[in-house]
Amino acid sequence: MKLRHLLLTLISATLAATAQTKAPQVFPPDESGYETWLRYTEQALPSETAEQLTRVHVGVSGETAEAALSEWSRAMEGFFDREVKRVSDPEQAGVLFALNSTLGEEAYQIEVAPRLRISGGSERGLLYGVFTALSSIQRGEDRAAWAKSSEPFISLRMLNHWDNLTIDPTLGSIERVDGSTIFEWPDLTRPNPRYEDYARMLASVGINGVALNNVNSDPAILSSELLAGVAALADTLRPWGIRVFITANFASPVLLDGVKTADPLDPNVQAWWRAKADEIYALIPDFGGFLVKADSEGRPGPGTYGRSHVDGARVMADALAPHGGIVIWRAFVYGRDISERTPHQRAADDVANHGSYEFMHLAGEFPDNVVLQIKCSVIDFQAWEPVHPLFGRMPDTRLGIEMDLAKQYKGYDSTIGWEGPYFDYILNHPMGDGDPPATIAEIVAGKAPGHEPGLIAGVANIHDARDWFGHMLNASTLYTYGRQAWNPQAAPEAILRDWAELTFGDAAASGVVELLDDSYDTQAKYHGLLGNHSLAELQHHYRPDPWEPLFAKKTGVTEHGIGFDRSSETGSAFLDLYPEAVAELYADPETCPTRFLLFFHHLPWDYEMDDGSTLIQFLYDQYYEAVEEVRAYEDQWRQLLGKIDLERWAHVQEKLAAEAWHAEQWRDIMCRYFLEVSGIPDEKGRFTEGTPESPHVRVNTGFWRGVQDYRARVQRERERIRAITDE
Ligand code: GCW
Repeated sequence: MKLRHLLLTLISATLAATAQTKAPQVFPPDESGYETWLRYTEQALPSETAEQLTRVHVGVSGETAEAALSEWSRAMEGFFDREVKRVSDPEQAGVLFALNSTLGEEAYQIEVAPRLRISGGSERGLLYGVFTALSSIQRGEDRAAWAKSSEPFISLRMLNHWDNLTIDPTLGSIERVDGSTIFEWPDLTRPNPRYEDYARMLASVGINGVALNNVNSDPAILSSELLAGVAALADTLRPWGIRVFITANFASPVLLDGVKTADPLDPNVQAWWRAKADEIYALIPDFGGFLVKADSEGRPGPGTYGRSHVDGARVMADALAPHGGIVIWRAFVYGRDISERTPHQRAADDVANHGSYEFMHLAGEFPDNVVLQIKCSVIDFQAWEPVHPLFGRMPDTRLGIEMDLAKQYKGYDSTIGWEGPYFDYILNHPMGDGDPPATIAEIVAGKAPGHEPGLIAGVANIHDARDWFGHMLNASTLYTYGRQAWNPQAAPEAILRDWAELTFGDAAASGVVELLDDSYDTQAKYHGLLGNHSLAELQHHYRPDPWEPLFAKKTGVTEHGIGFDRSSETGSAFLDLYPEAVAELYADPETCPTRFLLFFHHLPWDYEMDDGSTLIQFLYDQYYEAVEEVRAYEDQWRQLLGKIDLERWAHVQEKLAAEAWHAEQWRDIMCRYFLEVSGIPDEKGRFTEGTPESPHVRVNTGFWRGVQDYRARVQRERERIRAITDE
């Protein structure tokens, strides 16, 4: 904060001095970032057009149509400083809001002549059409270009919040997010204008479902007190087309009501879940369902009682089915003994195989109202990790994909690293058997043979910062995610361009796009290690910890080389999990994309890379390049001074400076470590043994406050379960 004030003071002083000597410079008025891309700034359209746009006929009744009208009104006020008049005679209107039953439920169609007509297949379709038309106007598109029609590719497009409910002192922490929740858990019934703005932001990019709390679920969420609050929040989100889901702790019957067991085959447990579902639907008639993390990272699950994932999911699915709800069962399960099902022990020992062998044999067994939610990448959410092969291994199962917007291994909100290109790679990755093979997007959308519609979920990067993200440039990731979930084939760069124009205006947009478009690769140069994983310190995931005892095992570091052999012949046979064509591509170091090289191959330090350098030199160079690229961000941003209001400009400049420092830490720690293990010096002599000095890293405890909070609760839960079952 101090630094920002200092910066602002300096800049203002410079500007004041400039103003005395030259013509006064006019800066755009300060903004806090709160409006994100929904800024609705003044538009230069002929006053006749503006007048037309404010005469609206709403030929649809319902709260979502009203929400659409309120958004239109808000925008017209911002664009033209005019109030919207609702006219009852369509002939008198300049804008028509309508339904069109020939369109898909969430589809919209925008026609521009003779009048602007926005039609939806339902009120929700209309709402999405309204947001699209407003975006066109705000970006200054010609009227003819406002005409668009579209429908979403994936029907359920969600955000998953990892909010702890810890109510002490007032607001909860969030697992893997450096900030507190925006939800006032102690009393969600208290009106808070931020909730509606949150809903508007999500709806504007087509998000239609939210899971409100951490998958490491606090059973308290299912208590009657908190459910009343969830119902109030659901009422606020509903007009914006957003359904509410919550996570369910598998041991809830024990922890909340003292039932002796949570065994899913126990009739008392089944009755408990039925009663709970009835209670929830009486409060929230369109409740979406439960998101469940079970038998994973110490969380209770059906395995605790010797039952399968299918048994576990079924007890909840049966309770929700009469009400139309679904269970979203997470496939992020590892660390259990899978050796009975793997070809050999090497395969059982590789954590990359765990999720697949946990679930593959259950394909086709889950009830119809269960969606299996698989993390997009194999190990976790690390930089440029290969896609999860389980997407191609679960025929006759509804599948969902979980993406990470919060960047827990990629610097959290202290870095940029716009994820558009990564999401694009994942969603359009071939994974099915057909010709052409189905992509992951098609599989989760239910558009590939053998799959009913599933879902896409993004782990939210939203917190209580005034600008929602703690780094205004990271709003681009949520915006892009929503647009890609709607249309996975859309070019990410075009989406980024839209976001930049909406957020920073035309004058700055190109500069912003230039800064962000390669930023994912830049951060991967230092957070990633050519696809290798688990580099970050185990607790906070913020800086690397190569001296941690398991590091060498996980990354395959030896004196001679680095990387993990995942071939069938000599390695862990992970490659066999992919369809043949995909496996072939990755199996050969010559064809394997460089960014995944060390995930699939163990290679000697002197392995010759495409550019002719040795592997070790390539790694050193990458770290140095990354730092240079991050440092260049600051210069690029400086070019935008004057094109963006000072408040937002200074916020970003401060963040970029911090990122340079962060990248240097990674470079120094990793280079020093590689020199130590390989004994091979940097050809360019940029550092030698013992230098740089052992870096002393300050780690913001915010990065793992959410984890600590949840772990403390789990400890209490364990004691309680033990006490009840032993009674
Ligand atoms: O990688 C791990 C994270 C946990 C997270 C878990 C999961 C919510 O370290 O913080 O827990 O993934 O996705 O369940």
